[in-house]
Amino acid sequence: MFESNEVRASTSTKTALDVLDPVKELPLPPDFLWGVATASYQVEGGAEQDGKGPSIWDDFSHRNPSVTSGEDGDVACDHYNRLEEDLALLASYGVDVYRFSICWSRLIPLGGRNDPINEKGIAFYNNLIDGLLARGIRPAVTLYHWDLPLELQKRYGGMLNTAEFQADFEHYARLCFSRFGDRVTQWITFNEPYITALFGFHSGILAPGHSTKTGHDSTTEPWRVGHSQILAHAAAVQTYVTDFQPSQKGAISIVLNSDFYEPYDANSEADKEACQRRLEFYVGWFGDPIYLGADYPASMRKQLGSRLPQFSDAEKDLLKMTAPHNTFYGMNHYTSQFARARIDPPSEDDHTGNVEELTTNSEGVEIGPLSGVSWLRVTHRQFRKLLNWAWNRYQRPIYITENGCPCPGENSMTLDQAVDDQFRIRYFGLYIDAISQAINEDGVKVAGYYAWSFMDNFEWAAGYTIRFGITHVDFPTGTRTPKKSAAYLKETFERRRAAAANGKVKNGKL
Ligand code: GBH
Repeated sequence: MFESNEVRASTSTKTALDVLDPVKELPLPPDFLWGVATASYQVEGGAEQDGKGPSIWDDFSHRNPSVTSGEDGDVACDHYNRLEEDLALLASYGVDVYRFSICWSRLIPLGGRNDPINEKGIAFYNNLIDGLLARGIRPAVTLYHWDLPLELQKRYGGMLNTAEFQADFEHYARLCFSRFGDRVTQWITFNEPYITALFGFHSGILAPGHSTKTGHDSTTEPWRVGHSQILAHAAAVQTYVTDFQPSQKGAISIVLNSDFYEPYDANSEADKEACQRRLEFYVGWFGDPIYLGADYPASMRKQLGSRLPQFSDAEKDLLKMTAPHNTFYGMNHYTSQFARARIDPPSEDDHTGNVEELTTNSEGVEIGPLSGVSWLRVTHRQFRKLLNWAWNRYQRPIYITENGCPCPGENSMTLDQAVDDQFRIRYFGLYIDAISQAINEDGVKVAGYYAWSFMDNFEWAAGYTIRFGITHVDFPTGTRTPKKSAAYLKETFERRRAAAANGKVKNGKL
């Protein structure tokens, strides 16, 4: 669970660092973009300010404080009230891009297509976007990072009602394109639809907290919720392409996250197939309909039968029509695991493709060194493989829209210790090396990298105990202090891009 997963430093940082590979500082193309990312509920605060309506996260964190470590996002980083300070900080970091998400219930407090619009909410994002552009920073905007207007969950079950949700999301997206689209060149509809479906409607760890324990059917709800996000995404893409893109000229797509999977037993055909199946259940679920205009992967149809919704003829046409307009692949990636084929037939509750996920293989080798959170190990070699997998299957330039880690023991450190984040620096360095190798040695197109996160923030069910920021936030006072990784990112991207410009990379090869 998110909340019980903090890894305290049992060894000194030096020992934790010793187990990591050295960074090679491999070059990147001169036009490679880098930036940092956040999400509205995790940083904004201002939960009831200026007419904002409640989201399912306001409700979930207040109703289930035990699930969120007794914390909520009422204040978070207070980014809503510290906008100027945060803009100045972003500028000082030298980022090319800032990826943030819009809180739907700030713009439309009740969320629906016939509900009133809140101009003060619009004004906040206008100030943010204008402030970025004035500093030469490009906004990359996520429309949905998990904070559905609460009223839509109550009114018709939110994403469980595909037709209503699709229509309301399309209307909300249209509002964003019309008000902000003259200045936004990269749109992301949904952040990690897999996590929304499985953690919101299966384990119940994230809002709205559905699981069998709360009396819901976790054998069907996640697949319905996935279906709704795919169709709402496609409707938003169609709207953008038809009514806005001709004049606004931006790009639109979605962000899919996943681990990469290595076979538990490298000699087992069944385990190798399990890896592929696991990736199809994780990524292909959304990627095949959205990027290929195809049906769900055959492995999913086979296992899930009638529990996996069908696309109508009109929906198939919509997917086929919009697929080519998803011109980039947004990838959130943190870590990897081993996959072992289960011998027993899949349970109705299974969402993995009947695969057991492990951190150690059949020879007792760990997939990678542990970071400051139990689910995240440093697995840069597998990152390179995932880049190849996504490129081969979907053939879209990839933007890494999130990547990062907490340092071991970080939350228990003094400020001086926390800002000296050598473990994070090494993690970034290794993962950026993997991107360079994928580009220059494997021929994969990777166009940008956004570190998660701009600052320590509300880490969902883990509350404030897990810190992913390149900026330290002292939550009681809101004080921001740059960590060393912030300077490292600026310098490493400058060095790596200059190496290419200076001719150290010829014909795309090292
Ligand atoms: C991203 O999700 C989110 O987009 C971002 O908001 C978040 O802050 C960031 O990751 C860091 O967590 O505790 O064993 O149940 C990444 C996908 C899915 C990774 C849930 C952690 C919890 C595993 N996340 N998973 S566990």
